[in-house]
Amino acid sequence: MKSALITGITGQDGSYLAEFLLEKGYKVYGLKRRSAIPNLENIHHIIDKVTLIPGDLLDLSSLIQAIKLANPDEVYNLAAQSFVAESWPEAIYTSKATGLGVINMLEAIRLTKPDIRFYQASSSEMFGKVVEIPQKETTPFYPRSPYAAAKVYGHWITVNYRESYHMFACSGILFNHESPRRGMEFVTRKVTNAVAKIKLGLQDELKLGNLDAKRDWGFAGDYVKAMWLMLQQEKPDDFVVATGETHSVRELVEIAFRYVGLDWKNYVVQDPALFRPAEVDILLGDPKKAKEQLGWKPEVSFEQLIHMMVDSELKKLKKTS
Ligand code: NDP
Ligand code: GDR
Repeated sequence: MKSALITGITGQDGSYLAEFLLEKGYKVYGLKRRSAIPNLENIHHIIDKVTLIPGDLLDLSSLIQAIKLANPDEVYNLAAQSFVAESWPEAIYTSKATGLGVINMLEAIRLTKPDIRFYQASSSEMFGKVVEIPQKETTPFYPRSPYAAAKVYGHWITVNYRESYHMFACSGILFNHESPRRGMEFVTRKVTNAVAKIKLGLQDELKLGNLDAKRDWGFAGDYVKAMWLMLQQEKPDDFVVATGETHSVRELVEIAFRYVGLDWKNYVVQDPALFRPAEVDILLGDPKKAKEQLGWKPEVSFEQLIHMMVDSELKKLKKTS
């Protein structure tokens, strides 16, 4: 039986990846930092099937301990301060958790079990300001936030450990991926939650920032499969994972409101406080390499994704009301 250690198991991707690996017959361990109030909502349904190990990416000794306890074949490093907007007010913390956290995990592996296969959650945010469209593995990075700058460090240190120590270390450059388990502050969840509340008469307006920003949005459940596929290859490598389509925040809003029979223009208010100090205007990924080498492709369309998220919000709200 193969075993895997997932950092960030309580987050969106960690929960889908844990489900996916359990279905594949893996023994699944999750690194879990302490929280004052329980935050196991995303893994509640599989809590008896996974083993949680206490630890924090900023605490190297806890990572070494976790590797020793789990003795995993694969490590998926998904933990990070992942909310881009928060990375300005918490720039130094973000640099540590999202950037230095990666080298902590790589060092823990190198010092204890260097033949572990390692996955690093790199991000399309690293492309930042438009240099080339669509963005692919060879497109130069131009980070536009402390988060993105930290991810660039995490990406290159992963490449460097592969080249320096011949570790099986891969980076997945994933474009935005969403689901009903997305954190509430991210725009897809914020919009679909508000649409459901407005439909049910529980909210009357939705404050948003930049409606012109464009993103290549896919479904998180599809993207965790690509992570696993990367670690099953003969050689470690880096891959862009994306749908190859881009949509504006305005389109997202239109689709979500239209789905429940409402006109977004009657509810959406633009709030200058929600604009970012430096924006990433457009992300559009080219998933050709992942398609050809991994045999991966996205299964859920943008519209299906938004509908799935609105349906989920409506269901949850109706249950609690
Ligand atoms: P989430 O924000 O949903 O989850 C982040 C996870 O990291 C949570 O489990 C959180 O724990 C944990 N975490 C944060 N800081 C630490 C720390 N110092 N030590 C241990 N655990 C910590 O992110 P997603 O699931 O959306 O994303 C997974 C990864 O992929 C992240 O690295 C993200 O930056 C990256 N990524 C995400 C994309 C997306 O569109 N979703 C696209 C590209 C990259 P807690 O519950 O305690 O807060
Ligand atoms: P992003 O996701 O920054 O792309 O990072 P987010 O959903 O936060 O923003 C997407 C775009 O929407 C615009 N926007 C708003 N965003 C939020 N959160 N709230 C608003 O009210 C709002 N109004 C407009 C933003 O300006 C932005 O252009 C996500 C995270 O998961 C990262 O961890 C990951 O690396 C990248 O995706 C790829």
